[in-house]
Amino acid sequence: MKIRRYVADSLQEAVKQARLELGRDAMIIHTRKFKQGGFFGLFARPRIEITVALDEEVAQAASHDTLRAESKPVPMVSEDTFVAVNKELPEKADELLEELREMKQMMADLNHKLEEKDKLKGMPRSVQSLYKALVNNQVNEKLAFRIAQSVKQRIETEEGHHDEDMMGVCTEVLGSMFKKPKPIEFNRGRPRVVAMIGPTGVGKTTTIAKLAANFALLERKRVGLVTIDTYRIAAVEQLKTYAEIIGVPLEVVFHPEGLETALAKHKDKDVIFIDTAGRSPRNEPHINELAEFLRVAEPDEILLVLSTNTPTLDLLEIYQRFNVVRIDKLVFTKVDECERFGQILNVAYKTKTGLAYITNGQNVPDDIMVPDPSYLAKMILGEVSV
Ligand SMILES: Nc1nc2c(ncn2[C@@H]2O[C@H](COP(=O)(O)OP(=O)(O)OP(=O)(O)O)[C@@H](O)[C@H]2O)c(=O)[nH]1
Ligand SMILES: [Mg+2]
Repeated sequence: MKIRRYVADSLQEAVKQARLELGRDAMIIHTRKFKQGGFFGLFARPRIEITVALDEEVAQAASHDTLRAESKPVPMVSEDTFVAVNKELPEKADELLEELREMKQMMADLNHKLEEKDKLKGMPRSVQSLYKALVNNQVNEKLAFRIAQSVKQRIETEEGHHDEDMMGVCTEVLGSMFKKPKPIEFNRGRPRVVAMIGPTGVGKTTTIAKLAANFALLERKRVGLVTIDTYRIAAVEQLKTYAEIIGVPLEVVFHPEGLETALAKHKDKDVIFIDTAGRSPRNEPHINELAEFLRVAEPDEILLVLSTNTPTLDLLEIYQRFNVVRIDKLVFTKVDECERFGQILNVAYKTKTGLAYITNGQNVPDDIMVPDPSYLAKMILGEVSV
């Protein structure tokens, strides 16, 4: 692909120059008018610049000579000059720009990789393997490098270090880099209000059922449930069924104004869970409506529930879109459906938000745990199968 710029007094002239050099298959991908010379804007000469691309392969394949203009069709200049065809160009120009952007990004990535490879070379073998294990498990490369560097520093300051200590050192590093996972806490003398928010189908209701059952049945806490998910009849039924089995009361709330009464009904409880409707992160009115509910509820804790089998970039977008009031902690569900867990770390690190729980199956109440740093370290190094 050749790309050239030509400046002339008129479009025709610029096109002529382009044609002389690149032939008839060149395409105009950008035109720009500007003024040249003059004093303080006076007596300046209007000039035109065209950016022209020639795809040699396309040129060979072309059945007849065309010159395609970007936006408006270029008028026929004369019999033997160019026929302007407007149809394909905007798409082609976009494609070209996109290709250029991709190439630029590829170069930057390659450069970055080479730099890191150089830096890795100087590291002990065990640290290099650690880096590789992290990256293989989907930990962001920059973050993996940072972890590797910290591990290296620790190893160097500890005499008589053995490779077998790697997991221990890695756990310590994670412990120092990430917020310690923290389960739900309790208030003294008033209920702890905990809201679960997140995209559709990630496991909010199931997680509430697991927690409610554990607190009520194993820890003898007084638990109350509130649902504002009244969009689907099945959603209310689902929580109602769990509430009945566990033996805890459920309040159904249709409007933000109804929340105060519902919460007041549970004022004798140790913890109140608010279940919310799953929302598409891109549906702004729905997210705003959720925000309105949260503002009225004033929860002590807002937990964002995320499905572990979601790519890092999507998880980060979900986080941003749901961060309308606050996000206090993260819950990662469905780890049983995943093989790699780097995304958990990527999101926790980037958003500086700690984990509360991970869930590893559909069984209520068993499949939930508070992951400690050593368990997390094992997960992201691919040492545990969940
Ligand atoms: N494998 C697996 N499935 C899970 C886990 N947690 C929840 N699920 C399943 O995911 C599905 C959706 O769970 P729900 O709790 O209804 O999800 P939700 O976020 O409340 O969904 P909406 O209210 O529709 O947004 C159900 O089939 C659950 O059994 C988990 O940790 N592992
Ligand atoms: Mg639900």
